[in-house]
Amino acid sequence: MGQNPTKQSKDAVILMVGLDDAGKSSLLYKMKFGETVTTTPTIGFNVERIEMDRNISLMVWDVGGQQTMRLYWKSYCRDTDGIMFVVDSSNKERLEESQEELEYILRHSMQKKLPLVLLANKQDLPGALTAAEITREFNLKRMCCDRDWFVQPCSAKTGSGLEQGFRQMDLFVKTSLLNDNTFKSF
Ligand SMILES: Nc1nc2c(ncn2[C@@H]2O[C@H](COP(=O)(O)OP(=O)(O)OP(=O)(O)O)[C@@H](O)[C@H]2O)c(=O)[nH]1
Ligand SMILES: [Mg+2]
Repeated sequence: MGQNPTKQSKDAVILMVGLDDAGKSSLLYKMKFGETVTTTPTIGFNVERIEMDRNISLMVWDVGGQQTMRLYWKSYCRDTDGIMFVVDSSNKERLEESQEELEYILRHSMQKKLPLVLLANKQDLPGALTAAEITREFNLKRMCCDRDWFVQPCSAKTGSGLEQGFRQMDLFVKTSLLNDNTFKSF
């Protein structure tokens, strides 16, 4: 009603990665269905379309984070418009491992300088690191000096911060598509 039937929304492809147990699948399903879903470790990937507005949807590829699956992350980068990297902010023992994996995936998406939204998940748990602490621990200002980036605190359990994280990615994708002159209809 009131919409141009010939106008179709575009899909931007988003790669969502991060260590196993970071909460990727939980937050994707919370965002998509508004529900807390009991997850099992992802073998392979899940994919869900998140509609942002009538112009654009985010097609989110949630790839398993176990060691053996990380080898495949970079193969998903090829036709991707942005990266969402999920961190368990409450697990300080795995921060270094998480930082190394982020550095690795950003190096392998080097040609495209893909925008990054880091989701600092599990903020509902006591002692969770803040966005500022994760920015410092990951040395993000240096690591991401060549691209758009943003750190969003969130919780897949309560749902807080998820919408903001996806909105930020939506904004980055639209900006980069406009700059590429490939999509002028916003
Ligand atoms: N307290 C709390 N628990 C969470 C949150 N997000 C996820 N979890 C829990 O963390 C565990 C792992 O969640 P998953 O969503 O399966 O993690 P994943 O990143 O998809 O893991 P892989 O598929 O193995 O890569 C589950 O027990 C979730 O219930 C959160 O924000 N807060
Ligand atoms: Mg998963």
